[in-house]
Amino acid sequence: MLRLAIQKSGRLSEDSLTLIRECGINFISSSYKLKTEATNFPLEILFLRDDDIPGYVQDGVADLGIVGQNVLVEAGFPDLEVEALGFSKCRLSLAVPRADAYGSVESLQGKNIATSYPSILGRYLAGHGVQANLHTISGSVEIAPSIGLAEAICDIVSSGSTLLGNGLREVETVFRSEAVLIAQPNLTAEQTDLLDQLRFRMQAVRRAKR
Ligand code: PRT
Ligand code: ZN
Repeated sequence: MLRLAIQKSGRLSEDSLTLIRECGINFISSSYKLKTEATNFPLEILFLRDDDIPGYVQDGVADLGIVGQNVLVEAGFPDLEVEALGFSKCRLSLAVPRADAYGSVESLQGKNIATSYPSILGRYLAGHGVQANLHTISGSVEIAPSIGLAEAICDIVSSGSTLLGNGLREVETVFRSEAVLIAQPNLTAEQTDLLDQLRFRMQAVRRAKR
């Protein structure tokens, strides 16, 4: 038996459920249940907040998970990744108010930057020799400059319309992300065999879409 954790409700949920179904795995899901069992594959599905998925898989509470690389790497468990899934593509970018002058990442030296990704951003800035004051906030990061909390932000971007709508300009790509399948490090031989079957099916689903 394998336990797979997926996002309960959010941007990853629908594509995660679709992928499992396209792998030929049948299950009944209802929005009230936090757990369901597949009827034709030894798989149990748990519905969780995406932020909790890397830790649960690292601890073996779940054997597998589907999560964005941004959340996985920020949580500090990049090695759990076993398969890139090709959906929920986005980027983690630095942005500044449209009217502000911006030369290079070095111009952020000593500035206040609001983000939900202090670990990934901190590493990126350190790599460029930049020291900044990171303010960790968990949501609505884009309003930070307009309320005087920060001179710059670092947040997830896909179309760019949220930045535009908040008078911000994307200036650096810090990290590129997509949804990935992750696995706990201590699977039994039997579970590893099931994981291989699952990955084989996922790869076939992706090939068929190309
Ligand atoms: O409740 P829970 O904690 O499970 O969900 P969540 O609110 O933390 O996450 P959710 O559902 O918003 O996103 C889940 C994952 O989807 C993220 O971790 C990313 O890997 C991926 N993803 C892909 C995105 C986006 N695209 C995205 N556009 N996550 C967030 N956004 C947000 C972004 O934060 C910004 O506010 O959308 C806005 C920007 O979008 P654009 O199109 O205007 O640029
Ligand atoms: Zn989340």
